[in-house]
Amino acid sequence: MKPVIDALAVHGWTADVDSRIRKLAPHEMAARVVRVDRGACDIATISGITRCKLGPRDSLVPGDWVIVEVDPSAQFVLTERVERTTEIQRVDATGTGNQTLAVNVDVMFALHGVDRPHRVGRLERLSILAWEAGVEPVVVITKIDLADQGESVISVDDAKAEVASMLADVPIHAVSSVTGQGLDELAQYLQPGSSVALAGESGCGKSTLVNALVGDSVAPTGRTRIGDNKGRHTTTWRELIPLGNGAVVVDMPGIRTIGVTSESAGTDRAYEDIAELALSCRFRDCGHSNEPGCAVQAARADGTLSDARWTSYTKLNREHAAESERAVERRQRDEARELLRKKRAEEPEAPRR
Ligand SMILES: Nc1nc2c(ncn2[C@@H]2O[C@H](COP(=O)(O)OP(=O)(O)OP(=O)(O)O)[C@@H](O)[C@H]2O)c(=O)[nH]1
Ligand SMILES: [Zn+2]
Repeated sequence: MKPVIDALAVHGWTADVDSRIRKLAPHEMAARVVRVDRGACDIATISGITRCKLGPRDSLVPGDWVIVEVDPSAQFVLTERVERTTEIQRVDATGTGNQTLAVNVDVMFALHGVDRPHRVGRLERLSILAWEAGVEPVVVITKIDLADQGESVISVDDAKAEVASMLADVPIHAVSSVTGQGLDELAQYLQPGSSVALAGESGCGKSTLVNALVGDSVAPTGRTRIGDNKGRHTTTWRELIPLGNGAVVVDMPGIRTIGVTSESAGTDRAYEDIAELALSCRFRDCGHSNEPGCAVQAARADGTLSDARWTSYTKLNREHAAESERAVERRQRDEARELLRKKRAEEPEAPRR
């Protein structure tokens, strides 16, 4: 018999979450955000899913833990957001700062279907965003039943090998949500209390995988999309879905570009081998271009370090540097604005006539 667990436990409540939430007043409740819309969100409380009002400045994403209270009109309102354990962020394409993609997750599944040209660069970048956030990336190659039928663009072994050549120590699993093959390998990440973010291009099979894991149709597949004003398409559905055993999966919004932030810890994690090599360069400040005694260039020459990885590494570092500069500019601009605002507030009002 399955143990009966309450609505909050179904949504990932653990002793650790409990310990991070302050003592609640009698009229307050702990809850988890499962879906966010403009001005309101859906939250899971101990007694089920309910609607909660949001102010214009409240920024929540599915996966957030919150404290809510009931106002005099019997509506739930947000009191505070519980500090996040993890926050996966990217730089959004417009360059206006970081966009939060998923919070309070332990693991990120980066999905890719064998029915599409393999783009390992995307999987690498997703893994870097995860590492940067302290989240464990796991590559999930989907739709492997198509490969058995000769309907894939790449064999499963080749897809695995390609990923492994770029991401040496990321676990790789190959699954079919149609036949169920390989799904049991994912169970280790989906234990009670764990929260897993799902990332991947539109059509990579996220919804179908969720349905297969739940064993029921909870996520709409081939979702309808509404074009935004730039003529692009955005998915309007974005949710946290309980698998029933206390594990949840959180859909990450579909993203076109995976811009890395100013923080480079994720890239350092992906390229520990280069950092290791650099220790053997003759000069401590070696730029690894044409300095004598450069161990990195030596590794490139003897093939230990592939061109693909070196190219990706240098590109990522250029992006981190450029984003650091932009972050400084943004900070200076914000400070200047704040100063101006203060000055205006202090100025005596213009004399009336
Ligand atoms: N043969 C096969 N087809 C699959 C599998 N998983 C998904 N598909 C198909 O791939 C298409 C896209 O799957 P979805 O699950 O809707 O993809 P998604 O990633 O949720 O896409 P968005 O809703 O755009 O985010 C659908 O036609 C699915 O039926 C699989 O394991 N095998
Ligand atoms: Zn060097």
